[in-house]
Amino acid sequence: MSKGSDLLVAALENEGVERIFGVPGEENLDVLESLRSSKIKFVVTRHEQAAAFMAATYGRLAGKPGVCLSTLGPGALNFSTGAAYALLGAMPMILITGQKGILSSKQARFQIVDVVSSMTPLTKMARQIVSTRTIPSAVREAFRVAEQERPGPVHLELPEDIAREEAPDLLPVPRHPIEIPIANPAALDRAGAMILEAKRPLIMLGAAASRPRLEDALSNFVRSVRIPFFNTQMGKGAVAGGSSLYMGTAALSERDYVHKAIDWADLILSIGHDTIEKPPFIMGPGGPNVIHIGYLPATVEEVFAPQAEVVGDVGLSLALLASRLEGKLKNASALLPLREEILAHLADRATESRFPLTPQRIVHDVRQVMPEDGIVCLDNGMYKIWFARNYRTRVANTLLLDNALATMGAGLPSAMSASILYPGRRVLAVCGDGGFMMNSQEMETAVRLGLNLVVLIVQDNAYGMIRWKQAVDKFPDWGLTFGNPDFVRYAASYGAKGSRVETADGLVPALETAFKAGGVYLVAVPVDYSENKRVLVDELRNRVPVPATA
Ligand SMILES: Cc1ncc(C[n+]2csc(CCOP(=O)(O)OP(=O)(O)O)c2C)c(N)n1
Ligand SMILES: [Mg+2]
Repeated sequence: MSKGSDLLVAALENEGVERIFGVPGEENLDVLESLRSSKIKFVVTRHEQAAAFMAATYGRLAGKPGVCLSTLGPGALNFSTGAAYALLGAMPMILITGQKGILSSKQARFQIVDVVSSMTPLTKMARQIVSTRTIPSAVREAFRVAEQERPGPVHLELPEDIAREEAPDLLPVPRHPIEIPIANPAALDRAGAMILEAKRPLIMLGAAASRPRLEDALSNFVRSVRIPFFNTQMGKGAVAGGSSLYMGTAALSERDYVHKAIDWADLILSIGHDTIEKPPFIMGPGGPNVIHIGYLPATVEEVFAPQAEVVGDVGLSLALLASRLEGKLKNASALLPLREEILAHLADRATESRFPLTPQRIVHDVRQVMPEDGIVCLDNGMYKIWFARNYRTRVANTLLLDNALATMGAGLPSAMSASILYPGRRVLAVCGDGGFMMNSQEMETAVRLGLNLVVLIVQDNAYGMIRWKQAVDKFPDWGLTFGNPDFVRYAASYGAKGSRVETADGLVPALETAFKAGGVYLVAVPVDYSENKRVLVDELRNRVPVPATA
């Protein structure tokens, strides 16, 4: 005879779950016991938020839901930011939380919070399991909803008495492949005609272009039509082998160098743009027309309202569009002459020997030590804009950043997930001294798991991005600086290794040493953030008004 938690774990195994990240409470002890004898590994973390970030990133990279587990009330509430991260970032994830018994109430209202209600606006679906009979179908439905475009988080609450209750031997609901519907030929014809008529076409790759399943189709399309492309922050790295057509990344919303091409374009073929991202450009009268190619229809915003749409499986849409365009495109490369000028600006100060290092130099040096398939996972801070603008990627999903919830604290946990999934690749977390300290306790988890991982801390002893914005808005410098631990000794106290960059030329060797050493290695690098104002405000002023804060 099995019990509710056995049915849950059998259903998770049926979904192919390999790992669950989390912090259990007494309400999950039956689930934990059922996991003990299952094929699923349980990764205990030091904070539920980190577990949720890890599960979300697992989903983002693997293309199938990551799973995390917490107790009721306090633990479940610690999942909130992770749920929002996955919801805004379209990352498939299942959050399982415990609850006091629902059939009787032995502890009155102790620790009881309406978790399902708190999760409802943060997930695609949130539900309480009220009977063992419904466990197999609830789990199958949760995975279906989490995986289906647009992917995202689903919450299941399993009360402890349902988990413990004797249950009939129900089989899990089998999975079957579900194909995404194909775009209507009329939409493809219309889009094809618009592209053929365009004088200065440009491709934009958005967040959904980074879905793991799309890499080949997207690369084939760009290589076949040879229209130059730029990407949004979260669309970075989606095209392999098309680097001669790369025009830049829209890290700001307007008037950066890449916006010269955007402003000149008369048609933008927007592939997988998700308006959850900070706008890569602002649509308005006189600007380029936009064709939206997506899994789902475009959302209409004040700053984004496409003139045509191709809705359906994006990979197939691109193949079908390419067959309508092949050999007929006369103006494909019209904007290509702008490329050199745009990219040249990005190389500015990339090798300067100033100490502390310029952000450009940090991006440049990181690129030197990362192989093409190396994965850089960013936390959220000022350096994110520099990495988005200046870091070149050639392999899909090799620069993971969050331009959706843009939360601090996800850099280290997301890098840990990348390292678990790709143990053979170099994985680097890049964090500010603010964001790193929001989840630095997971250094212990990383060391315990024996991960190979380097953490680069960009140190300015401040919440630099907000300090920058404060200066840009002409407020006095106030309230945004702090002290830091000695990061080298901090790393050592976890049983990790650490070093501090002391010279302008010290970053590359420090990172090389760290990667060669293996294990968890922390490298602290002091940054000179005066470049934020000099480049992103003063230099671009002629081209840009002040960009919005992430
Ligand atoms: C959880 C969370 N809190 C606050 C913010 C607002 N915020 C955005 S960037 C930033 C400063 C980041 O500081 P740090 O990590 O040191 O990076 P830096 O900008 O200094 O390089 C803050 C407070 C946020 N995005 N997420
Ligand atoms: Mg900082």
